[in-house]
Amino acid sequence: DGSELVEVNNYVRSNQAEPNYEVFGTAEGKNVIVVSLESLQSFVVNEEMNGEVVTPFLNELTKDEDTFYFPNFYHQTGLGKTSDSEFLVENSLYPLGGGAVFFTHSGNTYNSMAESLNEKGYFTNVMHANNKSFWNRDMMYNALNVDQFYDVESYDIAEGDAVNWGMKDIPFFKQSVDHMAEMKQPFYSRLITLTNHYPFHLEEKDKFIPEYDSNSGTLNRYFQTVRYMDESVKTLFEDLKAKGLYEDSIIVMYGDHYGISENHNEAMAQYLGKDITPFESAQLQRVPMFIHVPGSNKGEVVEEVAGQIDIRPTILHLLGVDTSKDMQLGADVFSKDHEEFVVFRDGRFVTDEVVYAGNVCYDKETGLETDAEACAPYIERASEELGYSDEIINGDLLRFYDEKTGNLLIDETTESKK
Ligand code: GP9
Ligand code: MN
Repeated sequence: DGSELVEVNNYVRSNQAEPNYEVFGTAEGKNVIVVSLESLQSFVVNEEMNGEVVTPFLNELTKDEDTFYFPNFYHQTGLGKTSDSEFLVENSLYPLGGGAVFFTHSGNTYNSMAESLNEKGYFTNVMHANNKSFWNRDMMYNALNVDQFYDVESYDIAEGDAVNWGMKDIPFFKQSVDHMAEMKQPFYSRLITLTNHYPFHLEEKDKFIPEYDSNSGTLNRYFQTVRYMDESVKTLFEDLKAKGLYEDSIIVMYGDHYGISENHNEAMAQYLGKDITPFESAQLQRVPMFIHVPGSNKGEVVEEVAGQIDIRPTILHLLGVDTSKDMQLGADVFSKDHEEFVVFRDGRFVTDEVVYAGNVCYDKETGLETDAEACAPYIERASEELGYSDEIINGDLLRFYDEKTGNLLIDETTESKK
């Protein structure tokens, strides 16, 4: 009957972060282009592999005057991989602990970012050159109020334009921008890349750097496909400029989840030059996040510890959209109230001071085991947050919530009987 929503709502209201009014609304009315960077982890950014720069374009962006770069940003996905990251971005809720929420709960009511932006007059769409039913996207996008899904049918995949899982990112970006040029503005387009996906295969002519030399072919090839991805992002910026869309858009890019699993720890240890402890494994869950606002001149490296759940309120506040009534578990990263506390889907967590992984409390600075007391208060908070999110999804609780007024649509008499 929705009565569980009372407690969830109290929790959400007491954890709201006020916008930072120096940033709020600074991108009002702009097109929003959100790019999911397949399997991109932060350990390659601003680093070299055997003397080769792996992400030259992204490295430039980290220093760019129009770009906010978040080096301490974590993915929060589970088994639903890419689709879980989409769920986090659209709903600012956690995906589920078992199974993919895109499959199990596509019939729910949601108050997605697409829906909020629809109401602001945006044309909302997702672009991804794969079959529309992969990850049950076609069904879930209906529930998320996405106006249009540009799936594989919307792309012309010429000879040589596909590798590995499908269309290569460079032609994908090009044709996606061609579609954008035809759209009614402002638009919100979410682009999902594909080339940097396990098992990381490329054609010879797309290999801009050599492979790495560990015992893991997967890690060895990963550097090459990441290098290709970097090139593709560079072409995306060029394509947007060529079509005159660049100045009126903000570009938000994030790594969707890890690409290198723990099966490759020995090779990772070789690359990083240190053992992969549970602490290091947790730190390897960092994925790059960029917010590029052309002409803003406000760019900087933001060290704040944050996660994918924070993307939605951050974007909405940049656009000047109030989120104080949203049923969300993330917070605007620019807000003074943003808490440095990132919960992973499996219960691990990171704050500005500690990393909790493998049931051990680590000092974030040294990576050494520290007093359990330092983690204790957060352990309960972490499971509480995940629990509230699960309750919302499993109980389809947003059915009982009016996000315009903040009213709970539940029978008060039922509530008082409890
Ligand atoms: C498939 C793409 C990749 O459409 O999103 O899926 P993943 O395996 O990364 O979840
Ligand atoms: Mn993915």
